[in-house]
Amino acid sequence: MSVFGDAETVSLSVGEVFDLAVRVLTGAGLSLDHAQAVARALTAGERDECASHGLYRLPGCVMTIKSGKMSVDAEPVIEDVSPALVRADAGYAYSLLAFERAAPLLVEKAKKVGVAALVINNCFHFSALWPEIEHLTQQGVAALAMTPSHSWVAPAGGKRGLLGTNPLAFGWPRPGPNPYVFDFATSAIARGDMSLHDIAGKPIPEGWGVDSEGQPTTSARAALDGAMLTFGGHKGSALSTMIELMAGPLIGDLTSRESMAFDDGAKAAPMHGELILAFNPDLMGGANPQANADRAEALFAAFADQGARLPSQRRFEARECSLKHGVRVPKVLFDQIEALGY
Ligand code: NDP
Ligand code: PYC
Repeated sequence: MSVFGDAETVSLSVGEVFDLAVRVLTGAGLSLDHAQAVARALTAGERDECASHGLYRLPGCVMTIKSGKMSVDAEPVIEDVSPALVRADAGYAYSLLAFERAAPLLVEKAKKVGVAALVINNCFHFSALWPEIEHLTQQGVAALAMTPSHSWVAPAGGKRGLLGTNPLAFGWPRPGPNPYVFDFATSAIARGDMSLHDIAGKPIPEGWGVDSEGQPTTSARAALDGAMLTFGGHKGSALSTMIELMAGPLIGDLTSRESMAFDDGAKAAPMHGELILAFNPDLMGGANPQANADRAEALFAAFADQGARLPSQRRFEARECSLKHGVRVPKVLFDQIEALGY
């Protein structure tokens, strides 16, 4: 159930969501190639009922485009660094086109070498990671992606923002259309979802954030103004720190703290790097890849045996429904988008 409850909605087909996003993004000045890549991600989020990374992001994208910080048309520069490493320099544009352009070489390398990495540098990043992970699993590789954001999250034991909301996503290819995929922020909740709670006036559970005095709070607004917390206490904090390091200094790019300093109050999307790893199960698994794949399927089946669901199952069901019946966008959001005037 959406945080908007039964607020008034506008019905759109999935194609209309895409067209709306492209119109607004190009109207705001983004090149068509970038606009279409961004619109694909926003449309996927809206279609799969991932409200925090769907059309809700569009006004923020416009703010980023207008911030004067980003390139609206940089062509990603793809470098074949080594047998197992691809680098894509996004040139201070959005990350998504760089991913789309570099992904084929990443897959080719993973298939040949067994493990390969794609490093994306100098990118503005606002999107969910699962569309990238799903794309890779569709090519038959397992994949792991991570990225910092802005320093909104306190480390375990601390009370001021230092870490990002730092998402981690993983995918495993399966027979049939739907892979195994999880994708979550290492904060207790994505900042986008925290903001949606604020907009809807909904309280947040204890453990999601502290106010600007470092005191526990159930007010989304107070936590947005104070600091968010990691999931799982010290464990989420360490995982988040790993993401800072692996998708920051390891790949020669910014940490969330540095991204926030780069932003300097512009309120643009975070600007930093992203690390994506791809693994070829056929090469890594030894003599009998089919037996390995079957054992993975037996593991997934055992979830259902005890009534548990797999991550992304809700998303895949929402997708099926949206493709048939379209999506319902909160009218207040639709009006906000139209009021942008593009
Ligand atoms: P959620 O907590 O909503 O969901 C995280 C994952 O857990 C999803 O794969 C979800 O699958 C799965 N899941 C949820 N409930 C269950 C359950 N009961 N059983 C099994 N699996 C379950 O996500 P977050 O708020 O942490 O993150 C939302 C999005 O925000 C992510 O897509 C992330 O990439 C994005 N994000 C992006 C950032 C960036 O810098 N670019 C920063 C932070 C977050 P399902 O969807 O099917 O429910
Ligand atoms: O929801 O935490 C978030 C987020 C940060 C950057 C993009 N999404």
